[in-house]
Amino acid sequence: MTASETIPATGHRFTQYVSNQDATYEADGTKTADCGNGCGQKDTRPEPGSRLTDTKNPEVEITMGDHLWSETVSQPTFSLCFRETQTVTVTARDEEALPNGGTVNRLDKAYYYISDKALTPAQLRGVSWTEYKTALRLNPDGKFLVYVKAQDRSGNLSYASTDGILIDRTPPELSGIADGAIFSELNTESHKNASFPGVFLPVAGCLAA
Ligand SMILES: [Ca+2]
Repeated sequence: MTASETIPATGHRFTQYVSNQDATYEADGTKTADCGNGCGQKDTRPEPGSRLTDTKNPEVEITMGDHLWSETVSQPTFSLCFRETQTVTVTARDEEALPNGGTVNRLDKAYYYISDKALTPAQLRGVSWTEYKTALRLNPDGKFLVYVKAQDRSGNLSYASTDGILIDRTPPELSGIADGAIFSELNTESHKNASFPGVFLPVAGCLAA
């Protein structure tokens, strides 16, 4: 038995509270003081106002093959043309710092919306978003813009979009040209008749993606 244990409870003196650096984004943390009488007793109590504030938007990335987008394409064109179904993957993160040096994942959900034309930020807010759970496959033939929204648990939002994507799986009338070939540069009268006699290339074919 040590001397300090004989001090009555009412005799404790807790004045120097030190934060335990355990606040979270959901609740205040705590603070602890040693008894000023040197008895070794500690007192831990809530630390009002220490709850953390998350003001940082999530990070979001959209990938499709070799293409990657991390923000909204402001003036999308539909120059990305493919002759086969494309797979679009969304990655969203919201890693926030904690007082103890660690981090916490505060991502709530990611959503997508597929449009056939560009949308303004105001229009985007009004669309019917679908929760993103697995990679998206773009088919059938058509024009696609994939919009993505990521939200953290404090309601901070980030948006991103692909550029315009054209899926055209209809085989060209010309055979023997591989997917991704640059038709437009070949599509001149001289090429038709000189390099490819008798061959008529599509006027608005896919550019290489
Ligand atoms: Ca955040």
